[in-house]
Amino acid sequence: MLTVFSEKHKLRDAKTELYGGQLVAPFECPVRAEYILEHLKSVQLGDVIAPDEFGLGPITRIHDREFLNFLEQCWDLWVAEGYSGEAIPTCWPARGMQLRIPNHIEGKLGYYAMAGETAFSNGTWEAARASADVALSAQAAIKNGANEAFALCRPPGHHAASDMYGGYCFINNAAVAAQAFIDQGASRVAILDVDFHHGNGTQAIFYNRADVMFLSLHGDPRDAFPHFLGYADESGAGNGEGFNFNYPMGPNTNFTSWGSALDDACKKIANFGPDALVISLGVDTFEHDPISFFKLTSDDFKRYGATIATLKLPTLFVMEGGYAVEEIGINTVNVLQGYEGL
Ligand code: OKP
Ligand code: ZN
Repeated sequence: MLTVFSEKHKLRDAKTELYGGQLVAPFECPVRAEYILEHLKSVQLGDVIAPDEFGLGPITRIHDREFLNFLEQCWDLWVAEGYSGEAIPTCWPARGMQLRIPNHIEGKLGYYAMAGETAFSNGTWEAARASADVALSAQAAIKNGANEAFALCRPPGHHAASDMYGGYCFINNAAVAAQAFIDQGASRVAILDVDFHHGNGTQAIFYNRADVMFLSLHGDPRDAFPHFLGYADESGAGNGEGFNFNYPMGPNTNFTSWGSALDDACKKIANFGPDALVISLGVDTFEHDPISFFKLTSDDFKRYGATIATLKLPTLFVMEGGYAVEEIGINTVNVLQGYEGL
């Protein structure tokens, strides 16, 4: 399987994450991508190529211009205030307040953030753009005839909505790639999100659309981030009614129940008959993940890769989360090798 990887992921190297009332070293860190790359090279998964540059065009198909301008300017505006730490929002437009975009960076951060753990740091915008290029390059490989490809994206994307960042995400790489398939002539695309966390951004982006089906297996929002989306009764709206499927699951969910949810999701995808499948691939469902509560084993990743392959669809794997860094390489590659039937 072809992998697309950009060294520019290293530019996303925040020093802080707000966690448990403290500023800690971010869980979403550069070594994640390095370990995945190292492992897929060691098993000779296939060629690894650098991405092409696609510019902002395909990104603006998904994200608001003003939001992208904010991401581009965020660090400079923050530094101009004279702050010494990284940019973390401290106030939000909560219930009953105005949804007007403030001028001041403190206000803009709150307006555009969907969560407060993610610190905006120098280089974040460049890394996020490169991550989208990685997804678009892997998508292009499939458009040009490859049956499958792995976009080793970092930073991840599935929490980012058209005008929101947070949950370690800035640009929704999977959504941008799915839209590229549509813009190149696909009638239908399915996005299957197997990251531990609900893909709130991806869901929101396609919630009113019947051409992109979104299915997500995740920790129940009553117990898990992002807490405010991902319930089972969120089924789509307008034209999109019936094209959104959530499978929230509780603490200690193992492969028996997780695998049943996957089987159900695969049936829905098969009935939908998409031209392409995008997998938001997070391996934070792993039993030893430090911030999640599912109990998948390393072998389970191989098993479910094989299940995804039974759909026999052109499949784009887009990297999302996974924070047990020692095992992130094996778990990720197990999905890809399981898909390849190894
Ligand atoms: C990003 B991705 C845990 C707090 C969780 C943010 C998690 C973002 C996950 N106590 N904070 O979906 O892997
Ligand atoms: Zn996650």
